[in-house]
Amino acid sequence: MKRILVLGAGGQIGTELVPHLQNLYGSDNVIAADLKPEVVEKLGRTSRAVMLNALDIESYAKLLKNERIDSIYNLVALLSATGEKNPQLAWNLNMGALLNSLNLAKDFNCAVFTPSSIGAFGENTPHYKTPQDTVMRPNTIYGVCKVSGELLSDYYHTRFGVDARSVRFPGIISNGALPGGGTTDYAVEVFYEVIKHGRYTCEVPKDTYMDMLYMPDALEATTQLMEADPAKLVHRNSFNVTSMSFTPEQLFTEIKKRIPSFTWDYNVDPVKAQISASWPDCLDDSCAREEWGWNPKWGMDQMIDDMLAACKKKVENGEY
Ligand code: AKB
Repeated sequence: MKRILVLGAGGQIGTELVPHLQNLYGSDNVIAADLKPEVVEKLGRTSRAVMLNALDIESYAKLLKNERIDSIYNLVALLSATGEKNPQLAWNLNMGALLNSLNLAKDFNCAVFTPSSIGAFGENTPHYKTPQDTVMRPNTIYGVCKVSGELLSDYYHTRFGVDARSVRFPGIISNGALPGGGTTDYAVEVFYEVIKHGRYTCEVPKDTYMDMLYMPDALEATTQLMEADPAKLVHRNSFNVTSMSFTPEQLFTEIKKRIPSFTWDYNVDPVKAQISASWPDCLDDSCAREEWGWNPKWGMDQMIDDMLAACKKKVENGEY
């Protein structure tokens, strides 16, 4: 039986991963942990929720022991754009949460999922059909943490037998909680702005391609990988996954086909411009397909239709 802890459960991924895990493994077997009391209070309405600072290893260990946790989903992270504002904090938080998770996973015999990112790649990486195994010299502190995290997770697997697995998430598009502090956030923000104001100002250059994934596929990738037969995994940390790649201009043009009054312009943020230019245009995710059957369902057109409908409902209900 799975006993699951989701760390950083109040963020963009956690908000939707918790119910996904509850559906698969039962509500009583999933504990949602977050640092902020108001987030824990909100999580507590629909799940078993606790306040936990992942850097406080004693409280973390106590929780694993008392709840007999065997699977950790570590979603604690400061994202790429925010990370550049405070690299020291990004390193301490991202690596501290991971190191504690891996050490405790070793002691309590837990499996660990920690997302990596397209941010693990850098400007020297081949940008078109970026291979699974290639040059990884990122230009951001977020990326440095992600590459270090991949190496550390593989090390804990080979050295201590920790069942650590992960995927390199591209931008995740969703209509649960908003993302915060990422370079790909524009691809979520635009939907709310279209509905609310009919216009959007984008901080990412118009012609920059980046990979994206719709949340249902991101959730599926996470649990599918964690359920995969270990004997079939040649790689572990971390797998390229993607389902679409587009530029801001392409996304906005597609939205305009559905909402003809939509207008947009650009006020490019130099940090986001530099980060997005250093990331892949599109990933090759064939290893994930071969090793554990990754097969995303959502393309760009269906995603746009679904996002517009969901965001419209949220705006009408006064949720945004
Ligand atoms: C970010 O933009 O920082 C994240 C990511 C791609 O990891 N969404």
